[in-house]
Amino acid sequence: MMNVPGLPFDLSLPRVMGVLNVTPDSFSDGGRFLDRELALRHAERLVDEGADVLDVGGESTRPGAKPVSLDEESTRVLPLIERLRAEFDVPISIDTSKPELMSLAVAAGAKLINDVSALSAPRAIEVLAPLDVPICLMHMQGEPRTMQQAPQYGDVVADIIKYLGDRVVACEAGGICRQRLLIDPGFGFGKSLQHNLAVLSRLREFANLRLPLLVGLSRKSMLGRLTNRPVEERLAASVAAAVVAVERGAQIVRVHDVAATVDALQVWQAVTATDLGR
Ligand code: 9MG
Repeated sequence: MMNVPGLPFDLSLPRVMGVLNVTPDSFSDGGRFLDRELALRHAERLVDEGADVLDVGGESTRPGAKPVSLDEESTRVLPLIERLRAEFDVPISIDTSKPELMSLAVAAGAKLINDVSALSAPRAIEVLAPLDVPICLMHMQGEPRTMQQAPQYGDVVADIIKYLGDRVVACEAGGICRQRLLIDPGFGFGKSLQHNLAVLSRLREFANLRLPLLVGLSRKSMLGRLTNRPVEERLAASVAAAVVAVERGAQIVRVHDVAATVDALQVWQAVTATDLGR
């Protein structure tokens, strides 16, 4: 069983990370939560539905998204993190690739860093080393603006595992101990449908890195491609994908639809416990 120091839950049960985007162009909520009060009410709903952690993001990472400035991103997320910390007991994760904002978010109360660029920004490791928080290192090929244009791999799973292993080594060399790290293959980040399916079907291979595995499949375009449904009709596909991922070793699933995911994982958990008892 793997636990992450600083997170108040053990990972022997699957955990649910609720998505709280505060961006005007977020791919799946259309920017409805840019208003802080709306975001707080949505957070309340995610917590009531059983979220174990809330992932707050102020810069869209959807394919084609343009970068936002540090000022703009900070204005969107920092006051919200302070309010969330005051109002709720669940840990707050900050979804950002900017080292300055990581540091400010931790000061405001964030307990986890979720970086889709795996601390590859200049000085990211240096800034994070002295901060006492866990970090999720996600794989992405390219950058959000162009990443879906022509993703190329040799063996997609082996390439991602190699990349994540190298990032873990870089973190350790920079003073971040591996107990603070989680990994994520980054579904949809510079990957074709076939790449994403290969990663999901071979997800068990990521256990070789011996680190907690977080995945995000919720409402993603790969599910739209498979079901031929628009983003607002991908609930069933998202829940199915979360269960498949947990069955294949994911410990944390990053989702928009917390209640439905929690229900599905309770069924999965009951069956798994019964299996183990036989
Ligand atoms: C911010 N964000 C969007 N998708 C994501 C995913 O799949 N994993 C992680 N860690 N973050 C994500």
